Amino acid sequence: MGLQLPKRARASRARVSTMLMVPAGLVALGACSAEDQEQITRLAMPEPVTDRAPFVYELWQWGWLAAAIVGVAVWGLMFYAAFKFRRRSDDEIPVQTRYNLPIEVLYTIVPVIIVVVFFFFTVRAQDGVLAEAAENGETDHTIKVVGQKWSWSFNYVEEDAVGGETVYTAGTPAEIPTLMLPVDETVTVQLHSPDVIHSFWIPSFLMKMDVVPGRDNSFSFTPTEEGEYLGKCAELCGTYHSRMLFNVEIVSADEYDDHLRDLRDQGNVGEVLGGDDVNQQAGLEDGVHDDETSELGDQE
Ligand SMILES: [Cu+2]
Repeated sequence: MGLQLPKRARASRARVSTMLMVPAGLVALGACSAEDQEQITRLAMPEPVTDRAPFVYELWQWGWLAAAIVGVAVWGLMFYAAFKFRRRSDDEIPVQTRYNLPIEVLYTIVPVIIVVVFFFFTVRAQDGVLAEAAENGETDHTIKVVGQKWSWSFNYVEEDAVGGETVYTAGTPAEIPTLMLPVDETVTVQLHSPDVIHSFWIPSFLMKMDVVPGRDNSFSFTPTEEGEYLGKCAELCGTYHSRMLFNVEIVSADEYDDHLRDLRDQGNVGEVLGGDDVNQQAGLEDGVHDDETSELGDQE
């Protein structure tokens, strides 16, 4: 009674495709811009521009290192086992091993340890990102951000530069608004939604936070790098979600104050918390009454 053993597969085709993939990959890498290449050295992270971003950036770097070590160990053992215990002739069956208790204990405990270690460092990074900017919880500036279908408004709350008044910028899906931030001063953003869940995301902050109706999330930070950045909604919130873009400018304190005075001179005084559109949706005219909409400043 002969054993039916599968014939060895031919490796030549796989070898040829590997030989083609390596130069193709190198060509693709060579076509990247200088900015892309810089981003590759940061393992695909944008440049961090707040005092909080390094917590996430370091977690990201150490996470890659841990993944690389685990990857090398796993691949190493796989290739070692595949080579050492390979079938050496067509009529031989390699040693069949099962129920090896020490190995089963090992590959249960090691992943648990990995998850616990990742969890510990993730919580530590999260605590750093979400910590108050000052012990009393007060920051130099408070900005009420409104995410609304389908744009953003920014209320600069009770600013000294405009005599303690609140001024705002209101975007529309056609006109992308700009969020101004003063460099090296502490800022708290309070996130407000009158309709559905949005997500406030500035990639260069290396974090995002959901904007949830009925619950005002907030976080504090200090911008550290002057420059122009991009922001967007990171929560699929409806038909024109893709238009929920905004610009971010981190500027000197003087330029920031000038911007606030410009807004006041344009008449953008008061607080815009959005919500008007909610009541204009066809079929919802009588059904939706957000109490906050009645206290709004005029948007025009
Ligand atoms: Cu959105």
